[in-house]
Amino acid sequence: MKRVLTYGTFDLLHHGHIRLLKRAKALGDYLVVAVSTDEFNAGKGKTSYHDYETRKEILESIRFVDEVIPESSWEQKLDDVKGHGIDIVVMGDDWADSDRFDYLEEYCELVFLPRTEGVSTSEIKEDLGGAG
Ligand code: C2G
Repeated sequence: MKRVLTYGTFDLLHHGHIRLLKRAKALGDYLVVAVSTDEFNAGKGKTSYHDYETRKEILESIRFVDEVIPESSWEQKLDDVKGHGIDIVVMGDDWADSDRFDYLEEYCELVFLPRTEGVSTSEIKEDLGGAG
C-alpha cells in the first residue's frame, strides 16, 4: 500500500489541480491531500475565494482523493510524512527549486510533476475581473 501526499490551496478547483491530483494518485494506492487553512494562507498574504471547509469538501468529493488534512504551517510536512506513513510526496514542478521540500528526501520519495500550462486560480480571477 503505497501512500502519497501532496500540498496545496486548491482554490477555484480547475483542471490543473485535477491533473496533478490524478497523476499523484497514479503513483500509489492512497492519496492524502493537505489543504492550506485560511490562517496559513493569510500568513502567506493569500486570500482564497473558498474558505478551508469548502475547499476540503470539494476535494473530498474527488474519487481519487482518499483523505484531506489541514496544512497549517510550513513546518508540519515531516510530521505529516511520518504520521501518515507517506511513501511519496508529490508537488507541481513550480516547487522543484524550493527549499520547502528537499529535506523530506531522507524520509520519503519526492516527485515534482510538470504543471498544467495555461491555467491558474489567479488567471481565472483576473479573467473574471476580480482581484488577481
Ligand atoms: N498545479 C498544477 N498546474 C497548475 C496549477 C497548479 O500542476 N496549472 C499544481 C501546483 O503545482 C501544486 C498544486 O497544483 O502542486 C496546488 O496548486 P495551488 O493550489 O496553487 O497550491 P500552492 O499555492 O502551490 O500551495 O506548502 C505548499 C503549498 O500549500 C502549495
